[in-house]
Amino acid sequence: MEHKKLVPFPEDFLWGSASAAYQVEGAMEEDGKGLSVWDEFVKIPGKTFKETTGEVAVDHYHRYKEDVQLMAEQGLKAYRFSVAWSRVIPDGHGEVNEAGLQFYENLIDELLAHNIEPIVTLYHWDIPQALQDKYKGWESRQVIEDFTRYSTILFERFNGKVNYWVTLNEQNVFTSHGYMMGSHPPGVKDPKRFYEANHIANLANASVIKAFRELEIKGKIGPSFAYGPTYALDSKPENQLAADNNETFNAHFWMDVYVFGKYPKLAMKWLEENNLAPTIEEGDYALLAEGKPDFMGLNYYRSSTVEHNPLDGVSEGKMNTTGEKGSTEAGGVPGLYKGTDNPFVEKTNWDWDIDPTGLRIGMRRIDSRYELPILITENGLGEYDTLEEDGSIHDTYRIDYLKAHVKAIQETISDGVEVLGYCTWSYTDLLSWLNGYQKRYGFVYVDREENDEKELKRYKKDSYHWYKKVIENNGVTD
Ligand code: BGP
Repeated sequence: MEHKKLVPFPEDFLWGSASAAYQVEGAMEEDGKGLSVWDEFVKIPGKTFKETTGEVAVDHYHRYKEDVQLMAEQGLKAYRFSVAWSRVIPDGHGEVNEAGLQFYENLIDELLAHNIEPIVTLYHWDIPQALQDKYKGWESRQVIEDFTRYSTILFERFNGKVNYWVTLNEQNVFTSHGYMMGSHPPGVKDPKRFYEANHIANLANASVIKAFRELEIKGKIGPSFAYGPTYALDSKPENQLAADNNETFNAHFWMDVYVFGKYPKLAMKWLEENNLAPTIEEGDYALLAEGKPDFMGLNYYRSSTVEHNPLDGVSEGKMNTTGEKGSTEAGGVPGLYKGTDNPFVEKTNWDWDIDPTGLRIGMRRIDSRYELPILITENGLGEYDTLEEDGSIHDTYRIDYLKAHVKAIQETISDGVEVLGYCTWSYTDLLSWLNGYQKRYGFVYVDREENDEKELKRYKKDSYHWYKKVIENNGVTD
C-alpha cells in the first residue's frame, strides 16, 4: 500500500530514547541498594561476553545530570528508563530504601525541569537476588504480591509526575532466556519451569495494572513486548504453517494474555499434549481479565523468517554474542517451526535482520488484532563504533537504520495506526546483557571498553545531531 501523501506525525508525538537500570546505572551497592539476580549471574564464568558486568556500567547513577543535559540539548521529548527494584526495596519485600527512591525522584525531576516526559519501566529483568534465594523469584506466586507492592510504592510516589508506565519489559525474553535457554538468570533450561514462571509473570503483570486502576493513578500503563513479524520462507503451505505457528507461540501467546486475558487455544492444546501447560488456579483468568493495558509497548529490532521443522528436527540454536558476522545458528521447535535465512534483508554484525518494513507489518498486525495504541519503547541498531581523534563518531549506518524506521512509522501512521511515540534504543551507549560494551546503540558514545572503564567520557555521535533535527522537524528525516 503506497500513500500519495504521508500523514504527518502527531504534534504531541513522543520522540524519545531508552535505557534500563542494570545496563546504565552502575553503583551496584551504593546508598543501600540490594543485589539483583543480574549482579550475581554475571559472576558465573562464561555467561557474558568477556565476563562483562554492570557493576559500573556507564555510571549513569552519578552522571544522570550530565546525561539529562545532553538530552535537553538534543530536544528529546521522552526518556524511558527502568527502576531497579533492589534499589527501592533491597530485599524485594521488606523495608523501603528512601535513598533509592530519592535517586529516581531526582532523575524524574531533572527530566521534568527540561520538559522531558519520563517513561518509567517497573521491571527490566533485575529481580532482587533475595527473592530468588527466598522463593525462586518468578517461580513462586509470592512474587505477585511483592511485585505489586513495589510497583504501588512507585505509583504513589510519582503519581502526577509520570504519565507513562511500562510494567514488564519483554516478558517473552526474560522468561525464555531465563528458564528455557539458561542464558539469563536464573540460568535454567527447563520448558516446564519456563511456562510456569511465565504464567506467574502474567499474573503479576495483571495484578500491577489492576492496582494502577484501583488507585486511580494518572496516566497510561502497558507492557513492553519484544515483537517482530514472522515471515514464511516462501509460499510453500508447510512453511506458511510454520510462520503461523511462530506468531501463535512467540507473539499471541503473550499479547493475547495481556489484552484478552487468555492464552491462544492452539498453543494451550499443544502445551497440554506435551505436558507443558502451566498450572492455572481458580481466579487466575479473572485476574488476567483485569490486566488490560492502555497501550502495547513494542520493542522492535528485526523480523524473523521460518520454515517447516519436522518432529525430529532442530531445537536449540546458537546466538551470536561476539559480533562475528555469520556465527548464529538458527534454532526452532520440532513440529512447529525453525528459523531460516531471509535472503531479502541485510544483517548487522550480530546477524540481526535489518527490516524497517517489518516494523510497519508488525504494528499493523498488533493494531488489527488488539486495537490498542502502540508506544514504540525500543528500536535501534547495535554496531561497532569508532571514536575519531577529534572526538567525533561517524555512525552513518545507525542514521540509515533509524531513518528507515522513522519512515516506516510514518507510513504506519498513514495506514491509520495510532502510534504514541518512538523510543530509540539507546540513549547513551550501555552494557548489552550478553554482548559486552562493544555492541553500541547510543546517540551518545561512552568511552569505555569491556574491561577498561577509562573515564567514561561522553561524546555526541553523528546520529545525535541527526535525531536532534528529526525532533525539531517532527519526523522529517532529511
Ligand atoms: C532488548 C532489551 C534491551 C536491550 C536490547 C538490545 O531485548 O530490552 O535491554 O539490551 O534488547 O539487545 P542486545 O543488548 O542483546 O543487543
